[in-house]
Amino acid sequence: MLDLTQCISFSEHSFNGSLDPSITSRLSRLPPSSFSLLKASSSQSKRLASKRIAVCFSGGPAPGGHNVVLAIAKLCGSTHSLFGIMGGLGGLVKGHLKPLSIKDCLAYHNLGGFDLLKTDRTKLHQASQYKAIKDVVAHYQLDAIIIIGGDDSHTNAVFLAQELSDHACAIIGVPKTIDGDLRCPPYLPISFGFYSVCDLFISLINNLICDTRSSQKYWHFVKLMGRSSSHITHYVAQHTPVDLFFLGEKIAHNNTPLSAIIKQIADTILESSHNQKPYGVICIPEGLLEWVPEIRNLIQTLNTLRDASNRSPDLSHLSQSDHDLFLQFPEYIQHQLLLDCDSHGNIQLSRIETERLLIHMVTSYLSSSDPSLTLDAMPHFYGYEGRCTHPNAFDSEFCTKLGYIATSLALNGYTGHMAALDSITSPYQAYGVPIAHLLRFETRFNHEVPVVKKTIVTDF
Ligand code: FBP
Repeated sequence: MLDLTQCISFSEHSFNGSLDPSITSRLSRLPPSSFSLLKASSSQSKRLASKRIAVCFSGGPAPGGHNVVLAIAKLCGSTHSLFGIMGGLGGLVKGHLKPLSIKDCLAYHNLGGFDLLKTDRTKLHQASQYKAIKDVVAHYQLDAIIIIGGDDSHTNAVFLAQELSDHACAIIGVPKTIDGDLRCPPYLPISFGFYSVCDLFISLINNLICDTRSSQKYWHFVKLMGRSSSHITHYVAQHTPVDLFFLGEKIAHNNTPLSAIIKQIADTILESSHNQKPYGVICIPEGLLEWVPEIRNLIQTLNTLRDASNRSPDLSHLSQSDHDLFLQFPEYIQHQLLLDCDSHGNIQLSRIETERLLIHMVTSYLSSSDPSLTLDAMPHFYGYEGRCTHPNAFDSEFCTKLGYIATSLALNGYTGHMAALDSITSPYQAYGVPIAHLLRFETRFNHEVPVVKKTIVTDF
């Protein structure tokens, strides 16, 4: 059995799956091993030369991140030097590094959040950013940087790996995100953080259901975080007796318009009332609106109308039908649809109050069919409080192991890989997944760019 607490060695294998030649050409300065799947082969007994490693969080917090850092610190021990990068990749650009000891990390063991090192969402794409990072790498004589992040952070990681390949500084990623959209089965069934957040949301939803059953009132509309993919809503709905839930991917697959969603909710509420149950819980994914066909088109058009500095689009360029649709929304939704994208070009779904919009539309629908009908509804958004919950037993163990694997990859000098583990229970297998193979072209800020592909829900 692999002893992950010791530095392990890896063997190189070809990765299953084709790579777009234009992606390969954009990563031509990466060493050939960066395109290979690395499979852990044994614990290494040979003593490795002392190395200098830095670690940062990147993107939104996810439960278990502190355990990853503690494991890195433990495997570095007194042989290697570890630095914490403060404030994500933005902190790396600014050179905000500090020595990190096991003792520093122990205080955060099994605690949620990313407060040990903080985090940010800096997108690396400018020559000046790469130049600044190269100076930091030279100043601290870094041999490797471990980036704990999601899909966009892994896009950053693989391009940074290429930039630093001449500087003998390796870049390794650790798959983090509550969204559950960064996976690479069979090597990595899930990112860390997903199950802890789901556990918390399941518990909160069950409490809400219990309240409705006790007080016999209210329809609760709960939006669950998870960005574009509906993994969290799917998992939570499978494990709670909610009255109704929607999956964005299914809506897109069936080409379901918003009017049909409103009708389905209204029908559920009416039927439940007829059955003497004037209350219930309805779950929707954070990214619902992005999947509704007509709104998806509108969002895409709005994005193409943004100027180069990502500012609000000029609405006079909207088609008549898009304009009419836009004006149908209450002002707060109009405003939220026009918010700037994040630095990676993602629209800020967490800030669109879809739960409030649905209540508004269902209320209008019900009263237009029968003016005596009223809807006692409450909007909820479970998100930020969830992603900073403590890791559950799975994530606690998973993160510790991922931290060890990432450190072994870094100490071995591999670059452009994501630490991966197929299971936390023995017999498990550890891997380094070549990030280049996860890239696909997507439109961001009106340009086709290679980004790590998000895994969406397909089993509905
Ligand atoms: P990442 O793990 O991809 O960084 O995102 C996690 C997340 O919580 C998403 O579920 C959510 O849409 C987004 O971050 C919110 O972003 P922000 O922290 O910028 O408000």
